[in-house]
Amino acid sequence: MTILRISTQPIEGQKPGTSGLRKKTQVFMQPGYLENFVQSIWNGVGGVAGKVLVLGGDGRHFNTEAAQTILRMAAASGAARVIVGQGGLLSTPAASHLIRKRGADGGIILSASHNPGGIDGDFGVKFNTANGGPAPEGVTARIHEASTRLDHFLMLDSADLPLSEIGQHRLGDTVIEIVDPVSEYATLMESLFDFDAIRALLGTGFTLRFDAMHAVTGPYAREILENRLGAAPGSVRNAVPLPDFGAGHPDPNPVWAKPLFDAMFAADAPDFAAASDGDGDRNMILGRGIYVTPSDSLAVLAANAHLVPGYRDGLKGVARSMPTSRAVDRVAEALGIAAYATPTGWKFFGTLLDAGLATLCGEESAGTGSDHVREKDGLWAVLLWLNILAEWRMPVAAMMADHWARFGRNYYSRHDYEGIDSAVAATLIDDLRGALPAMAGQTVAGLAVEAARDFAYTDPVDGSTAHKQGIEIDFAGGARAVLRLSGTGTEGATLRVYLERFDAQDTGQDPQVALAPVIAATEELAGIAKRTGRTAPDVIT
Ligand code: VG1
Ligand code: CO
Repeated sequence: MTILRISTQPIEGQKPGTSGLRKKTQVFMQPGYLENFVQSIWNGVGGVAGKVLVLGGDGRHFNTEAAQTILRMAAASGAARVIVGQGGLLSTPAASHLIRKRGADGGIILSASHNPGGIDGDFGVKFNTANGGPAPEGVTARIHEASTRLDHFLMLDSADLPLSEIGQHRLGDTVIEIVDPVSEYATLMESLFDFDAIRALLGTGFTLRFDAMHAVTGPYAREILENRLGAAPGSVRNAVPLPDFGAGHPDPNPVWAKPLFDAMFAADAPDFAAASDGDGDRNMILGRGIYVTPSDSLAVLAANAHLVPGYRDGLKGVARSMPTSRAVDRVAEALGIAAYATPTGWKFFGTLLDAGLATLCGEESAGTGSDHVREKDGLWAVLLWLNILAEWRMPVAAMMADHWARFGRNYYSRHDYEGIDSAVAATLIDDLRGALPAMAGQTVAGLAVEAARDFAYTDPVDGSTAHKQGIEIDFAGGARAVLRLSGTGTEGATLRVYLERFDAQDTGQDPQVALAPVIAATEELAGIAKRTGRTAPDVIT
């Protein structure tokens, strides 16, 4: 087979954001666009000759075509082996696991995660390193740099491979190994959790519902929850991955998973429900009549993980992204373990997990995970919850009440303003940054500002630094607001406003009511309504 050397030119804007390169699907489908970025990955990581790679995606529109192109490019550049999920599918945590299990040098995940898919939606490409985790900033910077100097890419002149056929195939000198996307991952889950205990819980009439949102977790959830654990057939909803996610938005939050949310507040609600996102790394947890915020979920999991086989020896430490509520910090304090606060994005947890400083990590955006892989893991979080519930044998709402009675309650919410003018959003953040020096000591809307900063981070393991990671404002009494711009969107800017308030005792308030003073103070400081013309957020989680 011939290796084609195809001339090209750098394409502007191939700069990975919070999690890989995300663009409109039609942008990725432009001739040469994907090819340029993939060749930039190869060049940025020092080539793939003789290397072993993992490849899979969340099944969105263009997944299969992109997988075929990447295989031809891996073969053209001399990769020894590429391990591919059958049909080109792999959830993000399953890809992370495969990279680690098979000792691969890295992997490519085709996903724009929680962003909508389809021809008019978004597509994305993410590179993970040999530890199974998202490429750290140093690597993504080299990839971007390579994209600015590209003058050709290499492509094998070959026919498509039958991605549905499990087994070994060859593309030039490269072995293409097509594997079942679910089995290794399911085995890993069995090694971490007490499946007998969960089966026994389900045997007591405990009911659950899992909404896969027509995305990649469907086959994983069916196999694990229904086949291996014996949940009633049909417990997993929307289980078949569709290229456009059924025209939905595969983001497991109260807005985009509203049918599930509503079902949990109905008279005939199941005991427990969960949903995952496009690529299977996020989770939303609900009990009958209660939504567990991701920040609270992280705290509950940290407080109870020792009840579960995989974490019997306790946690080495916990880590949260800075905007995530401080609920988990209180648990860490009680456990006498370290709590780290990192910038937004899973890539910042990698060094802590690798160095054994943290066992559990989480983000307020519905991401939770542990050192079992190097990505956040939606189904893992669901199984950890189920295993803990199997020990507690009480309703989720009662469990939360117990947790808050012990640790106090961090009322928490995130307000998103989507698709706002990029220049307006940038000015809003810049102006806040400019106002930082004079902010401490002011009283705004009745709340005293204790401290305010532009969050910067120095990695405690490798010393790398990240700056301008969000404006963090501490108010008196443990309240806090964080403002930052999203790094995963593909249109305009998304302003994320994270709001938190601590009460030593749960007062049973609606979080939006409890947070009203923080919301008012943040509005006065940032002028969101005045600047954007928006009077309410598009999404509240
Ligand atoms: C968002 C979340 C962040 C998460 C990232 C990737 O980033 O806030 O916590 O790590 O998405 O998640 P941003 O920059 O838009 O705020 V996923 O499941 O979309 O890979
Ligand atoms: Co995701």
